[in-house]
Amino acid sequence: MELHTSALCTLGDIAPLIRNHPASPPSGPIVKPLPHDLFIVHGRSAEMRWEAMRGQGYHVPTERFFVRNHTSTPIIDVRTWRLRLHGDALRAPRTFRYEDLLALPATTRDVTIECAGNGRSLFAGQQGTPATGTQWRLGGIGVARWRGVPLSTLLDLAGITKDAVDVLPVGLDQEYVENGVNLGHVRRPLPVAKALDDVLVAYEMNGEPLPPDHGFPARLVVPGWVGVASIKWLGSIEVAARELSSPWSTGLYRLADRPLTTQVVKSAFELPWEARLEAGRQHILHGRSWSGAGHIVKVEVSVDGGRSWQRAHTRKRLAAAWAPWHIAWCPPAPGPYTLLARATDETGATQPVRAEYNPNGYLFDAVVEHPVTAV
Ligand SMILES: Nc1nc2c(c(=O)[nH]1)N[C@H]1C(S)=C(S)[C@@H](COP(=O)(O)O)O[C@H]1N2
Ligand SMILES: [Mo]
Repeated sequence: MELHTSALCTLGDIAPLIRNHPASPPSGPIVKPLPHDLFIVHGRSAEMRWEAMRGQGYHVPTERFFVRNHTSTPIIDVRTWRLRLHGDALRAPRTFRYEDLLALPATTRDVTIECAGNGRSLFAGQQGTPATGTQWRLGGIGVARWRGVPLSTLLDLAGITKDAVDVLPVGLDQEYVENGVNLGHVRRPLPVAKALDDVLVAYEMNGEPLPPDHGFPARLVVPGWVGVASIKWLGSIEVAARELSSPWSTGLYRLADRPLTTQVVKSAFELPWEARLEAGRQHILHGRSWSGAGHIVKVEVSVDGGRSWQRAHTRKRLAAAWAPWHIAWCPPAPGPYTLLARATDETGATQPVRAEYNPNGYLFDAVVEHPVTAV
């Protein structure tokens, strides 16, 4: 942390520090190295450190992308791997090999994947109402350039019928046992309208084949929706003429009355938590904002605990996934400050002062009180 703090003022110095990180010990459920300066590890999952995004480009480099695993990353042999489409709303079952996917017309898209529980620790830390589950800070999110076949192409090839209602993608990772109950393979139904709209069966991430941790050989990428919809290590997809369900739609990833669908509006500073900044000197504060419902149209920052707000600078062209922004700030005197960032998306949705509590701590959308100290 100290290293990052001192590197803050001299942009550019941070990159070599991060690239030359020491070799990490094997990390168990996740294959890729999880160096301490890039990740915060939470059991089988790992979140990205926001301060490490400073100076990075639009996409999160694959080796820095957060990982959320229910069990462990499986190593799948692509020669024997198959994706099987079946169900009563297809004319006939159909199986695709890896080469079949690669041979089909491909689409490339910048898409955000964010865990529905991202920011969950703030229910305790900021609102005093702890929620159960992985205590993510704000790093359970990433934007990558995904390339693959539109799910609609595969559904059309398999002859999806007019009476299709839901599709159920199933992962090939181990069955997930929670509190002694085997919930089976990770799977979650998608309504057919979404499945036919903008969902990808992705085999590439940032221009390379998917790495094991992110779903090799193929995963779903479901734009705007809670991360759990983007099933990794795809093995099969059921297409049914009735509503389908799974524990990931009936119990987990659900609010009282409905399964979670789109993600909410959030913002993060590319600063360490409790960053130390030199007083009496101008700093350019950088951050990013995003929403599952559409483009970000406005970002405001407050450096006085919300008494006054200033527009942050964003790019002129609206970004497809998250919106990078920056704003100048000169801390007038040494002491503690709270930095706030509040974004608004194209639907008019913005970030409230308080996120609505739910026991599993999903969709924390409140303006985050980011503590810094001017020294
Ligand atoms: N098969 C399978 N797919 C999965 C998961 C999983 O554990 N198994 N985790 C889901 C959750 S909860 C999230 S937030 C995203 C995370 O994607 P990432 O690990 O590539 O960042 O994958 C989703 N897809
Ligand atoms: Mo998630």
